[in-house]
This record gives sequence, structure tokens and C-alpha cells, in this order.
Amino acid sequence: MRQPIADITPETKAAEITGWVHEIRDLGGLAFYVIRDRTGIIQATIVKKKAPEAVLEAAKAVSRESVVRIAGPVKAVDKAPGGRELIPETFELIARAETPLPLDVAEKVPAELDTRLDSRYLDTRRPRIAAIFQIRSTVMHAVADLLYREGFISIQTPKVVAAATEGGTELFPIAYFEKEAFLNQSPQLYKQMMMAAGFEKVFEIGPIFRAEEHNTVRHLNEATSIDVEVSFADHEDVMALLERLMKNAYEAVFERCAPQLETLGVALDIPETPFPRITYAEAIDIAAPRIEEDLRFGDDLGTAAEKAIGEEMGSHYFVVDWPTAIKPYYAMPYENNPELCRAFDMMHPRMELSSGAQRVHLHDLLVEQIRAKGLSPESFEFYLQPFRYGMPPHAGWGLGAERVVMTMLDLANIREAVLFPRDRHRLTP
Ligand code: AMO
Repeated sequence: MRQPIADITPETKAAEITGWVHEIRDLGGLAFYVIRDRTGIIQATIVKKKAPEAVLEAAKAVSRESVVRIAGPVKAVDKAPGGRELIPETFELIARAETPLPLDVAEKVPAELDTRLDSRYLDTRRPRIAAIFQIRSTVMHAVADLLYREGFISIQTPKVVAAATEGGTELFPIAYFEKEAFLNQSPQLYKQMMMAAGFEKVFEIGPIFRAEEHNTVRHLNEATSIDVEVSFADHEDVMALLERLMKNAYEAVFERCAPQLETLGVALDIPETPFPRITYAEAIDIAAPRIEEDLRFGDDLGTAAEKAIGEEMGSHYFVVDWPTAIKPYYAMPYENNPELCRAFDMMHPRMELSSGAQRVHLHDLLVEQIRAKGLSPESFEFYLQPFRYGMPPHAGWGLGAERVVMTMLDLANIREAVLFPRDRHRLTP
């Protein structure tokens, strides 16, 4: 019976393992085959004078990264990895790897990100890379877990749509029979419609598509968004939810991913809640004197401004009270000061992780705001209709999953946090 390699201890009597050949060291009379599965590595030691002929034959034929099955007694050996070694009685080559390898899995030769992404299936055999995706999986599990515990319903909404939600320039048009269609930029309109549907608390974890022209280390053309929408809630309520969710994700990784964090050399800093809040006006005041560009009230916070504010804040924080003019039509203006709205961004010192808002739930105000953005309410008819038949007040946010993982693990490039990134130049694998 196959045993996970990590379960084999110096006390184990005998084992049968299957895995990849991580390293081969042939010292003449003696040969070491380091075998790896997803749990760890073990050294199989062949003493050529003593080993069965069939073992010698098979061992000679294998190459690095081939898949093998080896069985035999286990011996305690201080110098071997994990303090034990396997003495092959049988050695079977299951699938041979061609040589040379497109990528050195044992990491003797560092590879460029592009080469790694071209051969992602080899790249992910490296414990460091596998650790990133084990942590990402834990984050996604913790996120869904918290939302289910808080009574949310998971929904799946269309990715092929007829209208832009986040503005027209970043849309991917697609061929959809004789109609004009796009890949969805955000589940925004659909999650809001589910408030009219009476679901009250919904979440969706799914792809969003943005036709960002620029290649940056924090933008993808296909990203994973964690989206929530909550009825009878305001922006403060969903900001508190976002804090709980972030903390819960960090704690889950801290508790369940100690070996992966160690492999990555990351000392996890669990963010303290509540996150500090600064107003948009304060953000401008912090950034303006610290950056070269001209920055005034009413401008978007660009990369340089975000960086300057991030250095000042030092950990996660919220920017609140945004000018209505630079937030989407669905953000609710303050009644007593409609120039500002109940929108927020949640920031990591390196970049924006989430934006959200209390939404406009009043039909006529929404139509007015859609018009004010130069958009036509007619093309939003399917979205506007639910607002005429009892739309509760509601609020929500979208959180970029890759950016959460990237900032949590201090990865240099967002592509490190995606198995198969889609960017300006990459459409395969
Ligand atoms: P926004 O457009 O700010 O808001 O997106 C929300 C979050 O999604 C992530 N994100 C991206 N990540 C990587 N590459 C991209 N190209 C990319 N675009 C967005 C970011 C960002 O903070 N409908 C609103 C959300 C809401 O109000 O509920 C929206 O889409 O982390």
C-alpha cells in the first residue's frame, strides 16, 4: 500500500512509495535517489553490490522528475533527510520524464517567471510554489466558511453579459451569436438584483474580466473576486464584515499553514481590527505633498499616492467618504452632502484590496446617477426593473482574491498567486 512520504519515520519498518525523482546522485558503488511526493521527500539508497538486478536496471533507466514506485525496508540514518532511508527491493519506472527538463524543479537553477508560467505543472512541483497554492486554498476555504457561518447564500451569476458594470473601457467584447456581448467585469448588478429577490445575504467567488491594457505586477485580465451583498445594511456594516473576513483568513493560514509559511519564509502579521479609517480628503492631504504628480480633491488616487499613503499608514486601512463624482453610479451619496458618497476602499499598504459601498436603492436616484455618468438607463433596464418593486437598502463589496494572497505572502508579482494567469500577452497555458 502506498504511503505518504511524510508518514515514514525512522521507526517505520518497511514502505512502498510513489512519487517523482527529485534528485539522483550516483557515487559509483552507491546511488541515492531522492523521491518526492506532495507531503515531502525521502532518500532511496541503492548499494550496487547488494541490490537486486531488476532494481539496478530500473534505476539506471530513470531520469529526474520521472514517476516511480519503490518498496523495501526503511532504516534510521541520521544524515538522511528526515533521519531515514528506504532500501529498494522493488523499483518500478511508472512514467519517464524527458530530458532536459524545461524547468529545474530542484531549484538549482533559478528560472524567470515567464519560463515558470510556461511550465506551470513543473513549477508547482516545487515546495515553495505548492505552498503558495495551499495557502490560497486555505484563504478561499476560510472566506467561504466565515460567510456560510454568518448565514450567506452562495450564488453563481452569468459571466457573459450585455452591459458594462464598472465602466466601458475595460470590457472584453465577445462573439455571442448575432448579439453584442461582453465578459462580465463584476457580479455587481446581479448581486444587487438578488437583494430585490429577497436573499438578503449573498456571496459569489468567481472570475471577473478586465481588459486592462497595461501590464503591471498587480493587474490581471482575469481575476478572482470575492463579492458580497447584504440587505438592510449600510457601508459601515459591510466594512466590519470585511474586517472579520480578513482577520479570519489570516488566522486560518496562521493556524493551518505553519509548514507552508516556513517553506516560504513568511512571518505572518495578523492585521489588527478595526482597521483605521481615513477620509478621501485626508488621503489627498497625506499623499499630495509626498508625490511628484499634481494631486487635488476629485482626482483618483493613483499608484504613487497609494504608495505614499500606505507608507504612512503601515497596515490595512479604509479610505471612506469618496467624492460621488469618481465612484460608480451605484454608490449612495450622503443625504446631507451629496458631493460625497458612502463608498470605501480597503487598502493594504502596497495596494487596494477591495472597494465597496452602501448602494443607491431608490429607483429615481439611481436613474439620475446613471445619467450623470453619461450612461443610458435604457441599457440597464434589466437591472433597474427590480428597483421599482421593493428594493431594500443594501451594501456590499468586492475583494480581489489574488491581491489578498499576494500581499499576505509579500509576493512581488500578482501572477505568482494565480495558477494560469491571463495578462496582456499570456493566453496559454
Ligand atoms: P473594483 O473594480 O474596485 O470594484 O474591484 C474590486 C477588487 O477586485 C480586485 N480587482 C483586480 N485584481 C486584479 N486584477 C484586476 N484587473 C482587478 N480588478 C479588480 C481588486 C479590487 O479592489 N463592483 C465593485 C465592487 C463592489 O462595489 O462591490 C468592483 O468591481 O482587489
